[in-house]
Amino acid sequence: MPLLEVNFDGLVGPTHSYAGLSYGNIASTKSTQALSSPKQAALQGLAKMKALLDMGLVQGVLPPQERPDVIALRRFGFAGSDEEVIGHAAQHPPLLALCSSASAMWTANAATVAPSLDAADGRVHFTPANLLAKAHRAIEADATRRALSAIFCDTERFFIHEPLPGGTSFGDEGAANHTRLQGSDGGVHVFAYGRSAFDDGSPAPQKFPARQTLEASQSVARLHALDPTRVLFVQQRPETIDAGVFHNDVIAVGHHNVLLLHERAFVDQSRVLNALRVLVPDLVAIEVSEKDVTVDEAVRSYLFNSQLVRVPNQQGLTLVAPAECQDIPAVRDFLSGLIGEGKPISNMQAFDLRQSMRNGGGPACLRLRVPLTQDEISAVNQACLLTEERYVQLVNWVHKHYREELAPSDLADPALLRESRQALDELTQILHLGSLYSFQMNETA
Ligand code: SUG
Repeated sequence: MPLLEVNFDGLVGPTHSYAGLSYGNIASTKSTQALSSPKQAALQGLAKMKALLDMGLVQGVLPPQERPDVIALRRFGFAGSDEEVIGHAAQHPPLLALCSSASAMWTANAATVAPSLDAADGRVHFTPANLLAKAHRAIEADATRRALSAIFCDTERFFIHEPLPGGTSFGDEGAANHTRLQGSDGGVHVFAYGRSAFDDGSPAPQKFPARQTLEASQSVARLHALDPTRVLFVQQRPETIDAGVFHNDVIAVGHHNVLLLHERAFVDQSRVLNALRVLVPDLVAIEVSEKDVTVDEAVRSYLFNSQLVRVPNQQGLTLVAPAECQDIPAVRDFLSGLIGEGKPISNMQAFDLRQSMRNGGGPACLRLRVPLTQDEISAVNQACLLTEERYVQLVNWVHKHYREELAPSDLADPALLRESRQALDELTQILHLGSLYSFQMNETA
């Protein structure tokens, strides 16, 4: 059964803000305390989803998480009614900000996925990322598991694992550090990691944290019942992490047999590419040199955070790029040579995702790739697949509930909590998700 890659994009939540929560992610640090526009952010994300739908691709939607996360705030010791919890937490802005982040929008970090074709038990496997490297992201994992279970609810076809345990030393960042390529005999899985969970003496970044651990990647490969001979574990270059490449999808993107990457992506890169060529004999590796595009330009433009998609009836792949790629001359020049008829990448579309980009999230961060057979697509919660009609519904929903502007101090506004809950409550009806959120289940910690 042929596989179709379905992109599940994260809908941006109503509390989208710039809190400077991600040390090592240069855009996040630079944007600290800036005014955000949750409405523009959500509309920009939806416009990208709609464009991919219009290209003829199957496009899915993942819901935002409940923020502010009152249950997490209670765990931090704030008590009283939900409004009082927000009021007390407002005296501790960093805690309130971390429990209010809309970071679940970057669904490339929601989970790692293996298609049924590659798993020994013939099911599609999902392991929600534990995201232990960052406190504001670690609180996503359980709710992610719940959302995935509500969308991929057919347990005969889909297996949603628990997020990995192991404390902060066992970080797993999900699909942002994983690429599936198509080899001659099925999928080949490339897991990129920044460091070992155990101090094994291998080189590590000096400045910024390495979020993904080798042992977490190895655990995911085991859980997904992958053939060990078709899996590669490759180390991200520590200097490149120190230059702001906090996830591997900031420096490499692959689809089918095409891999677009910077020459400084991996440790011992020529060995990595040789190993890949054995598993993917028709591999097209497009290695971008530092001379053409520096790592710094790659981080500023998010060139490698583009999506590579196969549009029906088109010969080459299409690059779904951030608009910033056109603003940086070296990147623009590189792209004009890269793309063209008869080349592996024949088309490009650029998107204004600036609201997300200012927090370090480009086109590829906003989507979780789920390769599915036609039969599996039919088993997905159909209301979470975008149609023309659902797109209009979601745009109207954003206009109705989202603020045009949000200052960091607005996170303390109890009205924001009420507005967000009202929005999410309505969203569960649009996406047929049932009672997904704890406020809908009257849960308190
Ligand atoms: O984890 N930014 C996210 C960006 C995630 C990008 N995802 C991928 N590369 N796949 C992060 O660093 C910033 C939030 C803030 O600072 O308010 C943030 O979480």
